[in-house]
Amino acid sequence: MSYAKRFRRSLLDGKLELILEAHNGMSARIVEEAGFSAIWASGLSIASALGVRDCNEASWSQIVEVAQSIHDAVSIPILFDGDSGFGNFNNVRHVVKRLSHYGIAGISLEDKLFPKMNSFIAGAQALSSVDEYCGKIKAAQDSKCDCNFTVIARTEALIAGLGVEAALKRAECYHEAGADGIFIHSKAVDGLDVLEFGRQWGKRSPLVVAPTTYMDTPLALLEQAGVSIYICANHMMRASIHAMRKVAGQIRKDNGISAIDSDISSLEEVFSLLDYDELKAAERIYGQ
Ligand code: SPV
Ligand code: MG
Repeated sequence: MSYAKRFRRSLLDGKLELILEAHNGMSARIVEEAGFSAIWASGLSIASALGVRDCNEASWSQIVEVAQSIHDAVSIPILFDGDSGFGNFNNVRHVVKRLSHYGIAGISLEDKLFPKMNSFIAGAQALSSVDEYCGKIKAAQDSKCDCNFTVIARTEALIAGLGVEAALKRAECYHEAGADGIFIHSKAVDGLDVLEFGRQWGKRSPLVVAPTTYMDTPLALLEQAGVSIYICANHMMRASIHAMRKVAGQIRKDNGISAIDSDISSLEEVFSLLDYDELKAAERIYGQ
């Protein structure tokens, strides 16, 4: 079964599924190893790993290239964070064509302007017009190479402070334009706006959330509200900053590496994660 089909099934099965962010091939392997059934190729995390900000400082082809490395490293579906589409409908067509051709399972497109700014940065978050955004959703659906490739419409109406009613109006238009699911994003700490949105949405199509700020909301409540995909959006990237800062500081302080050695992954772990044994086995079949 293709990755796109697997992801579509899990989106539509009515059960809540946690998916975790990865931002390169190595983090993707760790996500897969932990037993997750799919990966969120996070714009924020990929940009951070590239050393740039999450406001389209990296080009779309740079981000797609990283998503391709993630795809090559694992055997689980990838939902690609397509920001606001990297331009207009025509940029969306190029990105979707390339992603779906490569075997990425789906894209999330948000209704912000280009260049976008990360949703958690304070300040005005201007939204695109409904008509322009619906054109992007239609363009995405019309240019995919795999009929199971999923197009998720993400509304930032709550992030922009427009309220649940405005979010519902936008979501209805995006649903009619052909979105396979609605990503309702929020930065509330109690998640009540998302739960209210879900109650009124009434399971018209599956919901996707990234509860970064409302992580204490019980999964069962989100599932009852129609949430199918629960994105843990940035935790592998944040974990790596935390761990790398600690190691860099310790080595600098000690002026040496002996104290830190037992606190970090051994080289054996690195070789095992990247499956060096498989290469040995292949050499036995194909020669050196
Ligand atoms: C991302 O992971 O890049 C997202 C989710 O878009 S968030 O940063 O929470 O907006
Ligand atoms: Mg993003």
